[in-house]
Amino acid sequence: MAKEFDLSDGGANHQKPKSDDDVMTTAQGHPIADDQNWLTAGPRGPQLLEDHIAREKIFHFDHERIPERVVHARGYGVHGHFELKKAIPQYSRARIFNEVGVKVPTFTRFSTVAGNKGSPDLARDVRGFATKFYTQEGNWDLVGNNIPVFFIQDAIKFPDLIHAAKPAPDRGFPQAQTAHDNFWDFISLSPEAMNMVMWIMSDRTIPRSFRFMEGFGVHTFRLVNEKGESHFVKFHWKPKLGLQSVVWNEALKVNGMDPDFHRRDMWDAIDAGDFPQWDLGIQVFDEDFAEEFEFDVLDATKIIPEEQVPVEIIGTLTLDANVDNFFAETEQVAFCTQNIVPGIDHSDDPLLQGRNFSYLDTQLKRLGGPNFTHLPINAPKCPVRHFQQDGHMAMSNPKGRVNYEPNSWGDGDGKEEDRGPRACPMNGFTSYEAPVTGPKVRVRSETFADHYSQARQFYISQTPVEQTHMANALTFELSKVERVSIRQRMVGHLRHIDDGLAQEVADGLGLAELPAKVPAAREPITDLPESPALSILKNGPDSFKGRKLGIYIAEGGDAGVVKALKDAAEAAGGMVEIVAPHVAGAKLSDGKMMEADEKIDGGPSVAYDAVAVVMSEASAKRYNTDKPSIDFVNDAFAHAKFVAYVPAVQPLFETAGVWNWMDDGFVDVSSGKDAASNFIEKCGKLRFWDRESVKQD
Ligand code: HDE
Repeated sequence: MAKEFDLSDGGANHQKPKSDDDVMTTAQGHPIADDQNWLTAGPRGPQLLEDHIAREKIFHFDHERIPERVVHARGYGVHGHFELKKAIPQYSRARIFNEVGVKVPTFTRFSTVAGNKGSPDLARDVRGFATKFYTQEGNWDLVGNNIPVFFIQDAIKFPDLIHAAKPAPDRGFPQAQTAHDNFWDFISLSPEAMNMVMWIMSDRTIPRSFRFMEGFGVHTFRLVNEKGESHFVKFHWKPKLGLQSVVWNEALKVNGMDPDFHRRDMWDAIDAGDFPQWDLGIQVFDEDFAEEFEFDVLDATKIIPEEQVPVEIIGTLTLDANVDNFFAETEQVAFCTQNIVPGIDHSDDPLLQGRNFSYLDTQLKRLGGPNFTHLPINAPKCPVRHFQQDGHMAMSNPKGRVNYEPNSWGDGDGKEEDRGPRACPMNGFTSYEAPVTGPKVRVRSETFADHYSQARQFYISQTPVEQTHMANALTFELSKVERVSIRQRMVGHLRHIDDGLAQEVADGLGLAELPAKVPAAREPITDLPESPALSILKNGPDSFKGRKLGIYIAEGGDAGVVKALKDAAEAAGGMVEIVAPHVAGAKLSDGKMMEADEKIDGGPSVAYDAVAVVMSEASAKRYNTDKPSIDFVNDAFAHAKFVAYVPAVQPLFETAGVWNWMDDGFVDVSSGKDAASNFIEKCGKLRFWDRESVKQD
């Protein structure tokens, strides 16, 4: 007979409880003596089905997964609070818009749209920006994106859009990307998408971090005041840290280096107490403006330029706590656009109306029943009273005898507490009494027919660097499309937007001639003015706050220079990571060992907003054939980053092919403190864009 021995912890006794509170139990509360060995008939005999401990453990494991969201599957949630700075009783009676200084708890989930739960963070994609406000009048969900327009005008097209964007059904790829035939086929046959196409081909879809993105409610909503008067509103989130994106080649490399780049960034920032903040802005306008405006305010493929209706800042969102449990919070949170509070109302935007149906429906499937509002992350933080009852997993069940209305309990007879809640016409939610007329029709309003004017406005509002990135993105994506007719059709659309852009993409694709314009439903307005608010680079932060400097050190590096760089970056509100050939770190010129945060191949320059290389000449010679070291320098150059260096690094910079190409984006910091401060100040521009026009060897 085989000898019996304890396999559970290598004999180190880690598995023994320290007190009674430590004792492991089954889900039914039975204390467990051993959950590492299945009950068997003899030490080498068959396993017994009677083992309730093993069977419960495996049963629960088998059911751990819930369906991932059909879109926005990959997301990252964080807690925070919203604080109103300016009351707006003239527009809305919502308490959240009237109680200045009150901290309303929030939960925000950022997401990509197309990829599955395990897809990389830096896919070229729209980012979801959904916030649940736990107000005293119930939950308000502002389920927005980081782009203020959408692909389609009517919710009925959503399944087609998403089918086309997701992996092709026969082969199951490509994952988390739009660079394929189905997507561009659908888009090129849906001219209403053209404004959105300009946005997604811009660097907005490759944000550096969730912390550096704007957010938008997208649709026109209504605000309704105490008197029942309504104004239209568009919601904006403005990041306090400013906007920032990466470049495409960098995004590709980041995805390989760290598929969790964005969620890690958020976790690290919050963990370090560096809480990201966004201002909530509103664009408020009335029916008269809606009548005069060049486009239909119910058309979600259009913006209202900020220069036309300024964004008024009314409050601030602060994200200050990471989740305790990813599944319970980030996975189980259920946003519904229909969750609005008295004082906020919907408009007739056909995309919004369709969403109001879809979100509730999808939660039923995903969370398994109608009681998902009982889950702590979804439960309102104000009193909840109604006669809804039972259902799967009912957890907050009312007491008492009455579960219907009208009822007369408590009106003189019967128990008062049995009476239950009553609807309240005074304070309860009332829909804005918008007049509705017209025949039942299945048509798209003619007021939605202009597909190109704002696409052009977006394009001409960008800096030349951003315009080049857009042309490159379109060329890249369409180069992945196998069918030439789709490439041609897309260029045919671009001709309505900007002939120069169309030509650049046609050249990039090697099209023999410029395709004819696709017939337009309505001729575009060609003289819409530029809107500087649409450019990322025109709205840069001019500061290194919240950004990360990567300092690559090796043996003999000047300790004073490393310290000066660290001090300067931290003084500017930035973070610093030390990268070295070994994770243990390197001995610097002062003879002391400096610990590293990353080994060089785990800390490539794409992980940082700016980099520095500080090592002795001997080290630079030692690592000048080391591929990760060469890539560190070469990529920083190629991605237009600011680079601090000491002259001793020449041997490495030479093999990296940058020594003879050093421009004003390179700063010699060997003289110490002042040079380091000067470097960090330069880094406020985030990238040295002039370099992009220079061709390297
Ligand atoms: Fe969504 N969308 N969507 N969407 N959406 C979902 O709901 C849908 C649209 C957005 O972090 C789903 O709970 C339809 C616009 C975000 O949990 C689903 C239409 C905008 C999130 C759904 C749209 C969004 C979702 C999938 C066309 C920006 C993630 C899982 C009318 C304003 C929320 C879920 C989270 C999620 C439907 C279009 C934003 C299926 C039918 C426009 C941020 O209900």
